Amino acid sequence: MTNVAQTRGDSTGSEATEFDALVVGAGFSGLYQLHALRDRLGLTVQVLEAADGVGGTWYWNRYPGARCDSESHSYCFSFSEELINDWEWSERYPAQPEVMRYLNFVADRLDLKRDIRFHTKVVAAEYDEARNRWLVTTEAGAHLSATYLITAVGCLSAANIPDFPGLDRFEGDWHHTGLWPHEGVDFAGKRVIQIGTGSTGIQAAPVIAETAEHLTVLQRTPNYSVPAQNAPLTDEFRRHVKATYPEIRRVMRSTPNGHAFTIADRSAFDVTPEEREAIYEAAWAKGGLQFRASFRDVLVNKEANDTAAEFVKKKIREIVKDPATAEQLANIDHPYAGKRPPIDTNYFETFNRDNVTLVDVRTDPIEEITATGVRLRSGAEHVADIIVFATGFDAMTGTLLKMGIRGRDGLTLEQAWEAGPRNYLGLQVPGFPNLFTVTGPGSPSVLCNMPVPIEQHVEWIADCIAHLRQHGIDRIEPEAAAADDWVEQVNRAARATLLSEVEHSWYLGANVPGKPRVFMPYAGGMARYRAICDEVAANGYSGFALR
Ligand code: NA7
Repeated sequence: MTNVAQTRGDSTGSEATEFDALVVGAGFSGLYQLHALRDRLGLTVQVLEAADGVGGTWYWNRYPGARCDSESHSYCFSFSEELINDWEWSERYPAQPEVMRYLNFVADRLDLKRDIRFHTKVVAAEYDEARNRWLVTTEAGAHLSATYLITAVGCLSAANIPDFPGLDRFEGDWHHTGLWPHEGVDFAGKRVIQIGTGSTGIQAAPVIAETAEHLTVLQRTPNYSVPAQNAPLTDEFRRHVKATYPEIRRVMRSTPNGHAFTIADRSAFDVTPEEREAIYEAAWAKGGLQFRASFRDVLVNKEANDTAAEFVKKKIREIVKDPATAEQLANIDHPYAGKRPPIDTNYFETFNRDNVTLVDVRTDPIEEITATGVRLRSGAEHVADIIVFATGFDAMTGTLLKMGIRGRDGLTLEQAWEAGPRNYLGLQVPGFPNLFTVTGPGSPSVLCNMPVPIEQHVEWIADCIAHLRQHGIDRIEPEAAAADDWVEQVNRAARATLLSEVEHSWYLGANVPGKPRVFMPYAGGMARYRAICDEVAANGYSGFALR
């Protein structure tokens, strides 16, 4: 049985087919892009959304335990005082249903839904040079056109379901976490296999284990995780956030990752080993991604990183009672935060439960799915009624490449990106005039608290389009040299950190067989990226050809 999204017809939204701008996706990016172009610039805009509601990533990722890793007071739009003042978060880290409520609140407050076509999946987008318009075709066969096409499809929206032989023969149910059934999945009395221990698997396993008869976690790469220390927000904290929001926003815009906390301005070796231990203990007790901010050199100096890595491994060994299981979990060979660092609620504790088993599929890989479970190369077989694929995404480029995008002279995006994504500032691709990508590859996106880069991209794109219209410029497209230089800057920024040393990360596309290995996000920091984009705009959009 599969739950891959069903084919749907277009909704009966607007009758019009010609717009100034078409936006693909109604998550954080698409919602704000619609508001910025329609309500600030006065353009005619239509958002095309495959789902039947707003939410983007949060619409699809309804798996058990789905929760934001950014703190709620920073995981929201900052452009509107009204939105800030009229919304109350309930927990330190919002769970998926609360993020969905927030995005619906935003969409309703800004009256956005009337310009969103739901159930509308884009299957082709072709640039017509003679008319200087993008012609978009939907799965139901509708044709729409616009001067500007903006993709707001998210970085983690194309589910990666490994091509294991035999999946079609499995007699139980299986689900990918990123395409989770809306009605939920009942694990009571079921034997469950979970494949994957990334951020998603680490959130899902403790919740699945609570009701499943048995949970078998298949782990290929052991992973670090730090407790989220999630808790309900106090009224006092909420009042504090509202009273000091301008300062919180200033911090978010000044830090490399867009979070509402700063990175400590000290090396791991500026302090004694005892002081360092005490700092990590305090960060562990405080919880969350702030652990990574304990020292400024954790992500750039291997020795400094080792101190953080060893601390987390020690914690794993302390928490997990069975020494062999603890060793399997703590046997991590990549730098701490070299892959996306998860945060959790009772992840390692889950392996102390009688109904949970950890299986190493790195030394004994998955060979096939059988009618009743998963068989490993050694012949060992694990039975399941339900298989949960927490196997991640064809990140950053997957969804863009599946949209059938063709630029000038019929050039497809697949051809343009054959050797890996090549664009300028993560915003525009040579050969694809008036096409903008929000949080595409080459943007800091996934390395950040996402609303921060999203707001910056959306505002930059809106300002750019305003500039074009004010100056009677029909089209904008990056120069090839500017794109090549940006790709080099993205590579250089990655090489300056430990992130590029991890061979098997989705930042590099390594999780998808055949995908070019190119470090995709810009690791130079959100604040620096913002300054570069501002300078480019102030210099009359240097690096872009304006015609
Ligand atoms: P991730 O971080 O890509 O994790 C996927 C997990 O699935 C990871 O443990 C993978 O092991 C595992 N995986 C993938 N393919 C296989 C196969 N073929 N066999 C065994 N195990 C496999 O995705 P998430 O959904 O957890 O997180 C994505 C982002 O969402 C996250 O970073 C947040 O930003 C939100 P591997 O490590 O590749 O060995």
